Amino acid sequence: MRRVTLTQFLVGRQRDRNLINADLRLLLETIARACKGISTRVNKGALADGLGSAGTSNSQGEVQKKLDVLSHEILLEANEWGGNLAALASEEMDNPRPTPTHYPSGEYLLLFDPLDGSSNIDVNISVGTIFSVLKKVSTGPRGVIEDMLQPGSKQVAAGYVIYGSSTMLVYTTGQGAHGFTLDPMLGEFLLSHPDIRIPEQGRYLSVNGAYEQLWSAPVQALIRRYRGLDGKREAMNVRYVGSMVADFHRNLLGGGIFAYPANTKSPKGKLRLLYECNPLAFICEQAGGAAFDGARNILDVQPTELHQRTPIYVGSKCDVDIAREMLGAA
Ligand code: FDP
Repeated sequence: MRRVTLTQFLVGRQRDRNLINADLRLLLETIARACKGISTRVNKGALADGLGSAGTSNSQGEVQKKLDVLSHEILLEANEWGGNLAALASEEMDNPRPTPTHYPSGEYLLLFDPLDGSSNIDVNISVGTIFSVLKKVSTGPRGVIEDMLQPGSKQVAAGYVIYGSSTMLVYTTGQGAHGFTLDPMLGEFLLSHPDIRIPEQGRYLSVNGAYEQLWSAPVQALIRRYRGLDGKREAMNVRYVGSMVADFHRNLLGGGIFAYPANTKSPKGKLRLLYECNPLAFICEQAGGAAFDGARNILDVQPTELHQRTPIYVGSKCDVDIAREMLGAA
């Protein structure tokens, strides 16, 4: 069977229904190309001298792995010259970076986590890249922080690439979520999962149970509910990789919920709103699922800082609704 490449799929959407414009298409293609480069480095593992710590920390005090830094640079270099972006921001940067003045400025902003789950890199477990695209709202020539601080409902595109047993890209521009698998022989992403739909109710619960003592009583009761321990529902299967992209991807295809609640050590949760939770929430909603922060829909949260953290419950709609009900958000 002849499969549709990512480029063909995007061109089709641009041509037939004008669902994306040329600048956004270029942006998605450039991200995909950069991620092929990251995939190659991740796949080479120990052979590419990319494992281990870079000996540096990011602005949030987290130790950077060599591949974190490399992936950040690959994405930055690939994207800053195209003329379609006004600014970029990444988990590995203190502040947003306006595109260099010797290149034209565009109407989009790219926010990304270059290598999510990087504590898993050294032990050959799936990691990923997550990205979010917003439209510039400020009036100056280049993008500024105000442009980045928009709620997730304003995203015009979002996606992730998972570097797993195969490399896959999943993206949305607000007309469904579509998955492509990298054919390493062709070097192309090929359409493998058109119009992904997450099951209404899921099988899998992904949560780090080691924090149980640190959760609030309602969160403890919620997780007990998912595990079937209060006798009110069938127990879900607990599966926790510890790479958000991998856990999210499994649950997107198989149904379930990924939860990273606030705890007494991380009172605001651990995961970043702008470039981790918002893009995955957008994809999940487009696939028929939901995402919630314990009080509101993730996509409705008004951000106040670039590296803002948030608790998250994301996945199958019925399972997220249980969180809404039990955490008293009604
Ligand atoms: P990591 O620190 O390895 O980058 O984004 C942060 C993240 O991984 C997620 O991918 C993952 O779900 C989570 O942290 C794991 O955190 P815990 O070890 O606290 O469970």
